[in-house]
Amino acid sequence: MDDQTAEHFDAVVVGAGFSGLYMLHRLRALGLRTLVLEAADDVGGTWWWNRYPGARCDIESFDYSYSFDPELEQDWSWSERYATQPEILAYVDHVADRFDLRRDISFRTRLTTATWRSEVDRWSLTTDTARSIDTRFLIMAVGCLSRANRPELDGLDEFRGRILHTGEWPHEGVDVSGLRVGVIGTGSSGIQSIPLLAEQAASLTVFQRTPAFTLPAMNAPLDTATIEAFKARYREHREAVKHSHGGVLTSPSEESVFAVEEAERERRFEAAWRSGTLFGLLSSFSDLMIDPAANEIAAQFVRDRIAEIVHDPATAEALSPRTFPIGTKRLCLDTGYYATFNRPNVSLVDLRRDPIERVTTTGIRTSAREIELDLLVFATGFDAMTGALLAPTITGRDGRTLRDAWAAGPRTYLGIATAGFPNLFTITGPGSPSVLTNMLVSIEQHVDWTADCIGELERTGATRIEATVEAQDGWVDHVNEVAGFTLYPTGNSWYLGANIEGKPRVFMPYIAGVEIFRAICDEVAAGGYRGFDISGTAGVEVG
Ligand code: NA7
Repeated sequence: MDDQTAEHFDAVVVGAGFSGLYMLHRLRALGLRTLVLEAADDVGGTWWWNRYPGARCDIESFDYSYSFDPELEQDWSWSERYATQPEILAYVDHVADRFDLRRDISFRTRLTTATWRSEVDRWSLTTDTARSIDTRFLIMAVGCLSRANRPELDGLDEFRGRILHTGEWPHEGVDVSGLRVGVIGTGSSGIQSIPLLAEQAASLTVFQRTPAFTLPAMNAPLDTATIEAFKARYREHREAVKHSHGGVLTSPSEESVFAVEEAERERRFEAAWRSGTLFGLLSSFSDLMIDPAANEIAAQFVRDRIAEIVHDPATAEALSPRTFPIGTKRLCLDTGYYATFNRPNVSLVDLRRDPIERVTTTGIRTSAREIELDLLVFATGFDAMTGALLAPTITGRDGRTLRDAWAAGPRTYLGIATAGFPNLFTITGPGSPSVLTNMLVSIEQHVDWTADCIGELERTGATRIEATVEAQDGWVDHVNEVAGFTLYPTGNSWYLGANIEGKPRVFMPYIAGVEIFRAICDEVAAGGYRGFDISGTAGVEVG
């Protein structure tokens, strides 16, 4: 690489979603010359892309927001308990304006390669816009669910109707009125969009491979009194959340489900069902995510609700998950999902009984029937947690690529660093709590830790930090060991990479939770960055 032609930065951040924006804010405050690369036209990350009807957060708005600036949280008011995608995007927009972030973001620019140069302790980057960039630090803030998974179905190219993915929904919106719509996939995106598509479409056919467990969101507008009362104790709340398990406040029971009478179980599950939260049901008893028999009791409670809501018993049964413990695949929150299947214009195809044979010019042929469609929606999720990190070719020390280093599954130290890849930070990377928690809390924790670390390196004149193989091996073993105490690895989930054909099966998130993880990360830093090799001196000449 000819360094003379490259643009020089202290830090490059990839991604302008919640993590990239906060990272930029922190690095700027350290006085680092920072550039953000963003593939989209504007800020927002996942909330810029996922514009399908019904897209909404399933963490409460008060919690799904930045905590780093007390004035920001006082100035902004959410309108609903669970914010819609447009409102979250408006919030991100407000943050970008408020902190004047856009001036350091290069939009419509994708990182294509990153190559470590040991001789100068710097990364050389190239982009799809032919930019050549040289930087000391590379921070991947690419999100955990940002690389769309589009299954390859026979005949897809021949389909004459329109094909969309929920994660790449057109910005101008899509009028589905009068259309025959098919949706493949029943994870959160399918479950949120199906009720709204059903209201407009002439007909809606849902192609379901695995039914998901979903709980009612009980969403509602927030009134001024609620907002004011919350804001009055926002600081205390944020502090408590920082030291919570999941990045939201819950009151997990310490009692086994077998320690109480059936009526008491029902009462607690019913209260959790009505609470409209993602974490309530599985916190109702201490053993639901540990003991398969305990878990089955909670699972059956939800199946009983499905049977109550859905009129046709065969459809209710097809919608009832029976192949994995509840909670081991991502729980969903919905508004009217199960009741949608009572509509005359909605039908369910259970792909386990009636698989897709091929896409035709006019629709989908399954083993049993031909379904004519005008619009085919893929709600088929993402190459989660590693997909976007492995999309560019990142070549570390000794010429080894990250794809090679992670060929048998991702290996990191604290989810943030990978041996062989100095000065590379992966925000909410595999091996950190990330997707099992409120992402905003985990993002702020990882960004703060990274910024403090870089600040310390700058202060001491060090030019290079790299996780040791020993520390990484120890961390990977620990993450697996903790997961092994729970039922989580037994579900065929995207947490494990099981939704992508050929992807190595490794349980990727760290289950122990935000509080424990924060304490470990803080101890590592306080111990002089234990498990990292730090070297170099200030003033290394570049080029
Ligand atoms: P998810 O949760 O990964 O859901 C994807 C759905 O698509 C799920 O039901 C999959 O079934 C289904 N799928 C995937 N590939 C296929 C093929 N080839 N054929 C049929 N069905 C398929 O993604 P979402 O976008 O809904 O949600 C992602 C996260 O965003 C969510 O968890 C929240 O954190 C927010 P499977 O279960 O794999 O059998």
